[in-house]
Amino acid sequence: MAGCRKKPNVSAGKDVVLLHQLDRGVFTPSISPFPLKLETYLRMANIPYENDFKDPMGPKGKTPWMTLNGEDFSDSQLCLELLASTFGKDFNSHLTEAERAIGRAFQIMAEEHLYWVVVLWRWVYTKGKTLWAIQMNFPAPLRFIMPIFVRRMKGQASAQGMGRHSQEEVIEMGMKDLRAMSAYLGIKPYFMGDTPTEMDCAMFGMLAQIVWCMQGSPFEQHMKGEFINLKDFCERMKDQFWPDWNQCLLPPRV
Ligand SMILES: N[C@@H](CCC(=O)N[C@@H](CS)C(=O)NCC(=O)O)C(=O)O
Repeated sequence: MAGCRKKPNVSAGKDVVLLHQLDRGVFTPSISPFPLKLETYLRMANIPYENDFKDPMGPKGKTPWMTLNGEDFSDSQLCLELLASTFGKDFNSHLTEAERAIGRAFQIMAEEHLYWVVVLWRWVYTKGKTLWAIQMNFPAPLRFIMPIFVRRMKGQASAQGMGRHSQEEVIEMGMKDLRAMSAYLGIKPYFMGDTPTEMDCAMFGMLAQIVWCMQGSPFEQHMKGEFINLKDFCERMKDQFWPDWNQCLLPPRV
């Protein structure tokens, strides 16, 4: 959303991205897949950036968003595409049209389908209780208004459609997504082959939530078993683009 400045006094230097996102998590630098995706892309593309954790919600009411050279932009994918063209970074150029189509399909599966499984588990099935373990900086009064957030997320999942299924059906749908992702990744280091592409950032953002931020979920054991290649993929992305991972985490609540 160019031209719609939210906070005129917050900016970074010329050609430096100001990435607005939620505060750091305890197990992942973000407990949201979309900021983790965009920040991983900024690192992959070697684009200079700074973080702003104070104003995470953008003009479209979602996180992340970014400011670049005085203009605000929303949506991780729109930001990523704008950055790719502005800074001349295209990690897909070696792919065929058909390969790009497959990559896009898997990304949409992760961000528009599996995402809702994560939302339902995190906010509805566990009533937001796991959030206190993965993100220690939530203000304490949030505990009292948590039911409002739970209702809101339940409403979003219902509007999207996934929230109308039973818990059992939703978990099974999530398993099927993970099975498809695991089968496609196979023994490749990255989803589209030997080198990471843009869609790996999206896959990492989402899968990292399941690997590190959903203790006790029905997926936990499967990530160490049937879907071990997805976990290995996450470890690979983490090692490659987040050498400072531990320094980007918040200490756990005591
Ligand atoms: N398509 C958007 C999705 C962003 C999104 O859904 N962010 C969630 C956090 S996981 C959010 O801000 N939710 C707040 C809300 O919907 O009220 C993107 O890629 O940036």
